[in-house]
Parts: sequence; C-alpha cells; structure tokens
Amino acid sequence: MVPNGRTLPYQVKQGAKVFHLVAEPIRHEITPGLEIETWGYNGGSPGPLIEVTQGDRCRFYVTNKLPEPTTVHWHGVIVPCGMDGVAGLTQRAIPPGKTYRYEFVFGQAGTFMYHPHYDEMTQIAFGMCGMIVVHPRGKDPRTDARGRRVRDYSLMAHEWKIPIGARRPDPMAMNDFNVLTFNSKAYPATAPLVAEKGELVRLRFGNLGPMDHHSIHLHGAPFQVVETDGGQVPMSARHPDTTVLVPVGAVRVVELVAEHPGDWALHCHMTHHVMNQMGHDVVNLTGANVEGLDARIRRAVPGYMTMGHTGMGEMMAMEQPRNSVSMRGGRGPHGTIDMGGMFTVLKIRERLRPGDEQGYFPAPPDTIAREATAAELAGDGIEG
Ligand SMILES: [Cu+2]
Repeated sequence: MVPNGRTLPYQVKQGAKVFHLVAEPIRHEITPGLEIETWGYNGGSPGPLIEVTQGDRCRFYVTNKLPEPTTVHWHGVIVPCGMDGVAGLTQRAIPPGKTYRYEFVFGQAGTFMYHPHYDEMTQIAFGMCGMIVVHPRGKDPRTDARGRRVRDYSLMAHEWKIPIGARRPDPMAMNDFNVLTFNSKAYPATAPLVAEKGELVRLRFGNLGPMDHHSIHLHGAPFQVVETDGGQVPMSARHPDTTVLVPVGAVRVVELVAEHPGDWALHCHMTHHVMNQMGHDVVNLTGANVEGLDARIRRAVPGYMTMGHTGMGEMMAMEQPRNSVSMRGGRGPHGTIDMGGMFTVLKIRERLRPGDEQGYFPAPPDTIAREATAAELAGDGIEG
C-alpha cells in the first residue's frame, strides 16, 4: 500500500515485466491550499511504487520529458554496472525527448528506491524519487510466517523549501526547508494508516529529501527495524524501539504487531519537521513583557497585537497569504492538532469497519485526560 500514492503498472512481454517511467514536469498538491509546479514521474511525486517479485526480469523504458537530461538509478538494487544509472560513469544521460531502456533481474528481495543521478540537486529536490518493493518469491506477501495478516505501507520522506506564495520549490536550499512530507503530502493531507488488532504492520520508510535525516517516531506500539536497503537485519541485531533514524539516501523497514486500539501519531520527532511553511526569521518573544507596547503600536497600526510572548501556539491561527499553508495541522476530535508536515496517524482498531480511516478512536470517556476537579486535587494534596 502506498498512502496517497500509486503503483507502476506493467505488461508481461516475452517473460519480462515491462514498465514505462516518464520523467516530467508536474503540478502537485502538497495539502489543500498549497499547490506546486515541480518535476516528478508519471504525473506525480513521489514516482509510483515499483512492486515486483524476487527473480523477476524487468524492462524499464524511461522517457525524458524534462527540459534537461536525466537518468534513473536503482538505489540499493544490485544490477549490471551499465544499468546503474549514473550519468557519465555508467551511461550517457538521457537527453530531453528521448527514451532509454534498462533491463535487469531483481535478485534480492527487499525495499529499495529510485532517483535520478544527473543534476541530483535540482531533480531530487523537485521530488523525483520513488520506492521499490521486491517481495520474496514463493511467499504470500499478504500474510507473515505466523499467518498474521500484513498491513504493508511504504512512506517516502521528503523536504522542500517553498517560499510563501511561490509555486516552485527552491532547489538551492541547503537548510530552512519549510515543507516536510510523507509521499509528498503534508498533514492534514497525509492519508491515515489503519490496522486491526493482531495484524502485522510493516512500515517501509525511505528518505530522498535533499539534506535532512528524519527521526521517525510512532506512538502506541514499539517496533523493530527488520530491514534496510542493504538487506535483512539479523535476528541477533534486532531490538525494540519507538523512534528510527532514517538518514538521507536510506531505507528503514520496521515491523510491529497492532495491539492497542487507538489513534497513534506517527511523525518525525524533529519539531520543525512537523510544521507547515514555518518562517524561522521570527524574534523569540516567549516570556517577554509586551504590556503597554501593543497600545502604543496600535496608535500607528490599528489592530496590532504582539504574537508569540506566551509561546507560538497562538500563531498557528494567523491569516495566511495565497498558495501557502498555515503552520498548524488540522482539526481532531478534541480541537486543533497543531502538528503539520511529516505527520500521519496509525489507526488501530479491535475490528476495522468501513469508514474507520476517516473516523477517530472512540476512547471510553473515563480514559481521556481532562481537567482535575477540586475534590480530586484536595484528595491528593495537590495545589492546582
Ligand atoms: Cu524530520
């Protein structure tokens, strides 16, 4: 499953799976209110998931509809050297308007990625990247060794610098990325993940953002890293964790058993990576005394109000310019979810019912945090 994404179709011709990848300019909606003009594959970013089985012979036709050359590199896949897609080193770059042909056998099972190896700075920053899943041959990918149903999700992390109001990501950026995405969507546009109690959840994280590693954290269920783009992690090296670092140019596959029903946040733990289009050139006013200042400024600027002196939470509700997104995420069942960007929700249910993707966990009322009563405070000797 590719949340917010799709899988690359193929046809079988003379024993080979034949695919067609098209590198081209695209329009892409990151979240409602923020549309960009960028480059991708087959009309979108990330490119469609390439899903095959170990041992498959595959032929990829790559058509270049970009205004500059490109190539495709099959990141982590061991291919004949001439198929490795490094412009200049292993092949001529594909000129604009031309279609090149790659053909090889997927010898390893696992999780890999694809991206250009020509003008990487621009093409990768523009969102040209995709995931590859090679299922082991002879095993049903829908169940695990113990017969549990598998929920298999592939999530590509990316980061963008999109100046407020602009439609074109800035490929020159080296830091201050202000839009963080899973599968090129920022929360609240990221599709939630679902699982039923007792199922195995496999999360395949790839990171082909330009510069930053991501510290991906899951609430409600510890997991183990079972695989990287280099292969399976040996059993002796596996350990429980709740956060996994996914470096640039890496794949980390984690598995967990869905146990505790609930709506569990899944997000990058770098706090600036769960905000949408934040401006960082803001004075830190937390704790400042602005008494009297506002009244004086209001004489010149009617309606002026200093923001930020009680923290940044209130700034999330400010009005915003066209084609930009507020820093905050979206509405939840208990008010505003103030995270955006690289954030989604894993919804674990006792039994999944149609529509559970949209709904929220019906927590029993006596299990929800709430304001303490005076009697409770007095009874436990707490000064409220
Ligand atoms: Cu991050």
